Order: sequence, then C-alpha cells, then structure tokens
Amino acid sequence: MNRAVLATPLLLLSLGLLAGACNSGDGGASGSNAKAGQGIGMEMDDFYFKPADVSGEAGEEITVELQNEGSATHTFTVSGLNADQVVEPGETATVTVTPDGDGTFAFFCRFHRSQGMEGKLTVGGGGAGGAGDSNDGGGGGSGGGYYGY
Ligand SMILES: [Cu+2]
Repeated sequence: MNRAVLATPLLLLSLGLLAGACNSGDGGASGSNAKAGQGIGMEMDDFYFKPADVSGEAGEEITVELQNEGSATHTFTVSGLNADQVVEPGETATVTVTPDGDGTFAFFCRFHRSQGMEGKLTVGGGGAGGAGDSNDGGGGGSGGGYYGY
C-alpha cells in the first residue's frame, strides 16, 4: 500500500526530467524532431519563389516545405542560417532553419539569383518597422558586436 503512494511522485519526477532533457537539446543528432515549429509551404518555379516574403519567430524552428514546380533545378539558400537545399524539378524537400534572433534573412536560389529568384524571411516583430522592445535596445542589424553607448 505505502509503496504505491511513494512510487507515484517518483515516477512523475522522472517523467518531468525526461521532458526537460528533450526540450533543451534541439541541435542534436538527426533524430525525428518534434513538430513544434512553424511550417511554411513554398513553391519554387522558373524563376521565383512563392511566397517570396515569409516570416517566423526567433528561437523557433521554421520548417520550409519546398516544391519545385519549375523545369530547372533550384536551391533554397539562406545566408546566415546555413540553409542550402537543392531541389530537382518536380521534387520536394524540407528545410528547417532556426533563427536565433530577430532580423531579415535573404533567401535565394544560387543558380538564378541574378534572374530575381530571391526573397526574404523576416524574423520577429510584426510587419515592417517594428521597434522591438523585448531585446536589448534593438538597433542591431548586421555585424553588430558593440554595445551602444
Ligand atoms: Cu533557381
């Protein structure tokens, strides 16, 4: 009788520990990621992305499901987020990026950027402008490094 009473809190405790461990490591091996992030469906064509202007939240996984409907091979490449996915014509692929801060990331096709095949991923804030007040001061931008005054 008493044993059962004691065992229950222990069980709950260990479950809690397990859940905590899972949450903290998102850079782990190629395991199956929990689908907690945001999904974006994106069409690639000759020579544009649709939509070409997408957004997400900092610190969260953004899963981009690419579908190449063109007749050329295209890539979904994001400078700054280590994404560079080649997609053959008629194929689909999924890319996951996790921006760790607010900002605007340009994405493009490596082969056809000069033909205007590019877009942008806006992270954080709602819409253009958005003076964020949750982070330290804002104003950052690319490069960064120095604290203001
Ligand atoms: Cu292309």
